[in-house]
Amino acid sequence: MSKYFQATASAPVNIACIKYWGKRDTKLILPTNSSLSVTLSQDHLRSTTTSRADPSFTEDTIWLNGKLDEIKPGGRLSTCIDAMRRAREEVEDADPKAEKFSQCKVHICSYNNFPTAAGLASSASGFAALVYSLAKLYQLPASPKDLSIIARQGSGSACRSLFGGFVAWREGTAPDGSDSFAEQVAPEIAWSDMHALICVVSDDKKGTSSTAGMQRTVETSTLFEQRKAVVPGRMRAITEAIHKRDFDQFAEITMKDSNSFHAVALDTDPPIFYLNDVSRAIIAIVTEYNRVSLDAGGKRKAAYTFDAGPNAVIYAPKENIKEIVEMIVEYFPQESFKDTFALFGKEDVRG
Ligand code: 2P0
Repeated sequence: MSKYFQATASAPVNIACIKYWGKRDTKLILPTNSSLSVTLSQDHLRSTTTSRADPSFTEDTIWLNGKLDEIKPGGRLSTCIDAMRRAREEVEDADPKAEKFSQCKVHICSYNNFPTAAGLASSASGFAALVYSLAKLYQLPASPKDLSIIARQGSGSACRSLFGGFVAWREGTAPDGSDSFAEQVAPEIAWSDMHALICVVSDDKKGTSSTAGMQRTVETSTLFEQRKAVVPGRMRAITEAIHKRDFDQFAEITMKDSNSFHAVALDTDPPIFYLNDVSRAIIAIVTEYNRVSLDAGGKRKAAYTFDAGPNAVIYAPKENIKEIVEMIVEYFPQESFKDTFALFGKEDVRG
């Protein structure tokens, strides 16, 4: 048997508070605005990827959840694999003692422990785990920031899953994308009281893919220019809220930005609907929950956000999670939900 090289890496899903929606360069995947997300830290929503290089392999091959997938020449998978292979070539060229295996074909197996493409950011964790596993396979000296630039070219949101905690993806201005990378704004422990509750309303595959939907928005929505103008201020304000651990401010901005993203989706021609009746009822419940607190002179106690699908993510301080779960269980028959998880923070706080 020939000598082979193998490495495994895992990356979690991230959920954006300031949404990425629109590209200024579709090939390099450069966004029209910066975005900011929270990387989920428990084990429920992760991609785990094993990469192996072996002289006996005859072509690069990938299996996603046990099914053979195509690596199209010039496509996103081959862009990431080629970039990582080139980085290994540089290591081999610079160090005569380095093992020479950059020219071996690779076999890659990737597994998600959650439904793929149901608006639960599977491409984010998937490409982050792919790039990270290849970096380990090729023993590259690359930093997470360097890897984020490569993962971004697989799927934009993937660049944020290379970091834990609170993560910003800087839109950048360079035409080659060299300054469009992710960086950590604060580690999870800086705000360990923050929790995220995922309400899986549906695990069906979504109707309009993010990739197609966002470019239709760029091309047809007049509201989109207004969104681009407000996002930089929101990025600054939410970063300040995270550093100050100001949940009220964090919640206000997160909910506004989710609503703004779904508004530009609706303003797209033809319109894109990601929310369903259950999603809208969750918005009403969280709004009412916050109103009662605000009317009593208190602060917001929870924040909803929705990605390109009907599933809700509710951010809240740990002390409120049990109450929120009880409220949701009271208002909805259990069959409205496939599952609920509390995923950010060290403990399972479902109660
Ligand atoms: C986000 N989403 O910031 C936003 C919010 C969906 C709604 O990033 O074309 O799958 O692969 O770069 O990364 C989904 O977009 O799109 C996304 P591509 P991606 O999380």
